[in-house]
Amino acid sequence: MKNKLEDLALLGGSPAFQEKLHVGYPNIGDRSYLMERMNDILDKNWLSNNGPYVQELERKIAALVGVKHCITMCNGTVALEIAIRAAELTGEVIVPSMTFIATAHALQWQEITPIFCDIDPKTHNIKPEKVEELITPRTTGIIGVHLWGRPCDVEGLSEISRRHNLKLIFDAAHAFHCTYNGRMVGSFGSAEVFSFHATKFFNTFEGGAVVTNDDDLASRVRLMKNFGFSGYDNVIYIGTNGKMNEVSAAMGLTSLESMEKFVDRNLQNYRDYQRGFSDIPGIYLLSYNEQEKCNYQYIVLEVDEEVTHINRDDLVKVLIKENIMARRYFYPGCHRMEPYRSYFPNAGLLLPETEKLVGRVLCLPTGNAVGSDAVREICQVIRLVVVNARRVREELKRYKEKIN
Ligand code: T4K
Repeated sequence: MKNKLEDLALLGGSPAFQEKLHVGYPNIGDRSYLMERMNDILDKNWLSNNGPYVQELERKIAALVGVKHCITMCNGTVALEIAIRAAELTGEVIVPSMTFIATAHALQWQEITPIFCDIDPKTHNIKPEKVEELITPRTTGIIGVHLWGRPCDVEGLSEISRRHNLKLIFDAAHAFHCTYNGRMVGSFGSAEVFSFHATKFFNTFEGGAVVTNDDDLASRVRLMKNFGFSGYDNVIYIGTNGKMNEVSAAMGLTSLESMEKFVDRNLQNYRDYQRGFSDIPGIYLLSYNEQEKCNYQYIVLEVDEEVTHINRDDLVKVLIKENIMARRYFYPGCHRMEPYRSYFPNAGLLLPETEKLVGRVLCLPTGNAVGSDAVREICQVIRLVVVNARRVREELKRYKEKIN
């Protein structure tokens, strides 16, 4: 454990971790079950196109979430694109800017304009009152994002969408196996979309799903993910290729079997981080409501530079030197990335809370590969940096001059 400043890699000490410790390091279940399923796939010669493992995974996810339909996809982004198209969104759709770029791109890809909305700084989620201010005659829908797996204000958004006759979809990429008021995320709005990417706590290598209770929407989504085919030789709709393959589904079934273990590990890590940061001034760990189900996949810190005297970006630089590969999700905000920053150069004026938050937030490693000792070491590095902020800043300045 590092105890003095000279132990920091920046000042010539060795890195806290020999191997890089990543945010998003994949959780892998029992590989013997995965291998059994892989052999079975090869034996059956059925590799994709609604195979038996995909069907089993869809049944299991629908039952877990408590919805009528789960339609798996090749990834979360295509799942979002298809959900948006199946819900017949057009014109303008209101979304938070504090999200992964895929939320905005899934709209723009279909020439629908994402209108960026500000967030509640306490929850980091889209703020319903601000949504209402952005509605125009061209608005057809709202996409709420359950950022970090903490559900957004579903009731507030549902009420606005009802009153203005707008469609409501949720980007639930982070929120598989999470609840809102005791009910599983996945059953709200017209449809919700999960990502099962390698970096998610539950993964299918790449993958995603649209879940919904709407029969018509579900059948459109099913058609669209398979080129619009309705039986052999009969295309009745415009579609694309959004299908999940059998290997991904086998990984999904294997991940499902270990899911509770993944959550337990994440929860333990979250509690260890809570303890580790409880006495570091200016470092705030995002909290989860332990009354709700949650996957605890994101360990999110806010750095208050006025208290710590070191800013988020410099802290990330020090962590990376220690092989702690912290990430600045979702800096700089979708509105400050192309093509949106060219389309709406002044969008930031309406997004003061987002602009503030994207400069303060960082994510730390968690998951199966991270244990209590690693969490203690990470907290200790951050404590050393904050306690010695002035000297660390000078060292960083020298370091930056050297490498430039
Ligand atoms: N909506 C939201 C709110 C989302 O957050 C996302 C995806 C989507 C929609 C779209 O869903 P997908 O189409 O992706 O299913 C990563 C993920 O690629 C992305 O899925 C995720 N959100 C986003 C938050 O994180 P990057 O650009 O940060 O990926 P990358 O390559 O830098 O990897 C992240 C970290 O994970 C690295 O530190 C390394 C580690 N890693 C990654 C992979 C792939 C591993 O250790 N092993 C691995 O196999 O986007």
